[in-house]
Amino acid sequence: MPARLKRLLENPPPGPFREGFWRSPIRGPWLASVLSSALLPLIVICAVTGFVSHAAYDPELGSNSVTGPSPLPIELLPFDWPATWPWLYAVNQGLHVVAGIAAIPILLAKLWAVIPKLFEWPPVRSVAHALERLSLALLVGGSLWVLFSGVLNIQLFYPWPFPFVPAHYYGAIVFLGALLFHLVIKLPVVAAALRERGLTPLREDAAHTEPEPPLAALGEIQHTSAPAAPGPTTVSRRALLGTVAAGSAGLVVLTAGQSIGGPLRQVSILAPRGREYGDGPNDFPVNKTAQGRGITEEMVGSSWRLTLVGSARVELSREQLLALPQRTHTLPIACVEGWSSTQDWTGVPLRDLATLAGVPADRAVFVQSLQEGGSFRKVTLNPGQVADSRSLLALKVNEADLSLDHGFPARIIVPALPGVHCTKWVSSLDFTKEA
Ligand SMILES: Nc1nc2c(c(=O)[nH]1)N[C@H]1C(S)=C(S)[C@@H](COP(=O)(O)O)O[C@H]1N2
Ligand SMILES: [Mo]
Repeated sequence: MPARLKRLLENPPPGPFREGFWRSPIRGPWLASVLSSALLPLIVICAVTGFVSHAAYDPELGSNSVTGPSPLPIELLPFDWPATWPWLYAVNQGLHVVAGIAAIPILLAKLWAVIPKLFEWPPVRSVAHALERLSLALLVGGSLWVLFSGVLNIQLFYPWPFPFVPAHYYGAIVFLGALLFHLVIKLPVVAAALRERGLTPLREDAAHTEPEPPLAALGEIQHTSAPAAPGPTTVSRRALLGTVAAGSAGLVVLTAGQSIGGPLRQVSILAPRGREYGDGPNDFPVNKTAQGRGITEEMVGSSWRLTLVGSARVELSREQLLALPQRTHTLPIACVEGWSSTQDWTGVPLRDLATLAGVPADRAVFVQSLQEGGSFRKVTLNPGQVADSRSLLALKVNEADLSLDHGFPARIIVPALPGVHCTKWVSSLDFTKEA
């Protein structure tokens, strides 16, 4: 090895690469292990609900897939998304978003606890070390990406030119792969830290907070984030953990109302669509407005027709639809962003429209909107969804005509259907497209 390179590797550059730079005495395997143990269940909730949400889109049907062919070797939920429990998607997305938000302070604390490792010197010691660091880059980058892209998306401020769903989805898959690898490597450290120290550090105030000694179980091999030259204690481990827990709980209180409802709705100030919108029949959250989607009064005026395609082709005006037997059901719109809103919808059951088009009621249907461009202008519903008697082409909400923003003249409402598939401003239902 050339002498200059050798000197460089032996002498870290000044600043964070020097051993004495990171001095907090509370850094070490115990703190990192406790934060990881708090993070893991939240990540599991986000991962499971994320894949369930992916399945709820029924990506194998028609043009429903927004992520392209599955990168996973197996179909995660190899059956159609059921319409059985109307609240299912609302609960799934509520959990996904609330768990993700609760994880943010814990993840930041965890990154703080292990940040000295980012500045390890020399940067690469061996092939194995290089692979471990690469996996850490994917782990840290992946976790930050899924959380921040998710938050920006639900805050309606998604500034990138590429679509959110595939970017969030593939980011999550990279992150979970790196996490699996990391868990296998780190499980012995977490087990040793929790076994050797238990919850003792939670009983220590700042005056009794000492730097962590090395873990006995790991002997010589440990590379810890504990400082080589600890500075004086300024905060106890339990105060740090308490602050993180309070931050997490506070964020949950300020956002969860959009999913849970009740009095919490009034304080969900971090949820752009979570709060009450007054109490008129159409005063509930609007996702995309008619104006934003290029829908004008003329398009939905007296010339509007619904086209049914089956063994026959049928055109119906809104008056003709209103003259058919009407059904009312109380069903939520549950957006992928975590908010949901339950209303009384009135309209014609989709299975009656199938019958009118001359096809059996357990057929898939391809729904199109008047909306010309952009996403969410079409959906394929599975046969079980069409057959469910509560699945409606809704014409009214809370006994009033749908407002233009809520999809006048007609929109889709189906139990447990992801909000993005509750197509507004419907123009045609095609029961002949093989899904
Ligand atoms: N044609 C059309 N339908 C649409 C959308 C859209 O952008 N265009 N947005 C969807 C999304 S993402 C949701 S969550 C629901 C919200 O319905 P709302 O605006 O009536 O609350 O409408 C869905 N239907
Ligand atoms: Mo949505």
